[in-house]
Amino acid sequence: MAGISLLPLTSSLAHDETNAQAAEIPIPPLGEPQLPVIISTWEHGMDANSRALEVLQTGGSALDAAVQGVMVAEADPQNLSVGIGGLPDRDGIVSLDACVMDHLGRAGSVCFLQGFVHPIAIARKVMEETPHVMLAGEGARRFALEMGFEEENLLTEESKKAWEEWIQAADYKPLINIENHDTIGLIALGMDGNLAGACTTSGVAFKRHGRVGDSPIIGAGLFVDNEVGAATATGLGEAVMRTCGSFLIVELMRQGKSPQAACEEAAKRIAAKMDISDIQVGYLAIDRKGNTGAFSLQPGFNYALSRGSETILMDAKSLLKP
Ligand code: SD4
Repeated sequence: MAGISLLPLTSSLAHDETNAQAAEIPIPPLGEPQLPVIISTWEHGMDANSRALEVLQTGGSALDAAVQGVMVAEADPQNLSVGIGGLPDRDGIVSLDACVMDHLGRAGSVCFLQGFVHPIAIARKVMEETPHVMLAGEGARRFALEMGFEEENLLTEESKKAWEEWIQAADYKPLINIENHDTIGLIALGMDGNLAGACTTSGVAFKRHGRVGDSPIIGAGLFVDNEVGAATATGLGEAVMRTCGSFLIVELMRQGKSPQAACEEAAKRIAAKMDISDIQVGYLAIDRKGNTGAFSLQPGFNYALSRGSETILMDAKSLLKP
């Protein structure tokens, strides 16, 4: 067990005086073992966490778990913000952003990628097979083909229809918790005490062609530091990027804040810089002991939390009240 405390979660929260609210988060029954801990965005995180748990239970690493967990959402055509079935940009083209980060601080990312169901697997290849962190657009496509990934049409009948309806008015006004919904960010603390994460999306629906959000940006949509913790984001990427959200959360944890206090502070940082009345951002975090945090700007952000072998769906607290 590399550098990890297996103290019951309640005892580490009891000693955390930086954030009274953290103690209020309903924690699932504390059966043994406390590890692994997996936390992921939105309700579809339930299936992703289940897959990630299986991977960890069968000896996979936190990175394997994060990648294979989010691949469940990427392959789900019902999910309107990830992989196949993701809503297209305003030109009717589905473009994908994804990144991974592991316990060694290695990172891989693809952005503005078109035509592959599993951008997260390609991001992992960027990390493992190239000296680079990020590949974009046509270069990312050529790399994916070289790595043996196959191109597919990601625009489903439903997403095409949604786009055809949208272009009637072509009114670009992302709807809170609807069109910004469903990016999956998943961070995991494995049995060996190592952290890793993955984040994947088709981005904000009907975005301008070429727009890239926070999800493939290391430090914005995802950040992992094995000595401190990990964080991931969902929601309006511009707000997350302008405040380096996930990096900020990890740095706040490094300074002693609990994951919950860190997520809250990062949300307040957005509110201090911009009008949040019609935008949503949700943050999730884990520290290296397995404490978790979740917070959003608007009500309505839920997430999947797994601890040991149990997984539950939770509602995050939010800055604005219903
Ligand atoms: C983006 N953060 O591209 C993504 C969108 C998102 O749930 O999170 N959707 O800005």
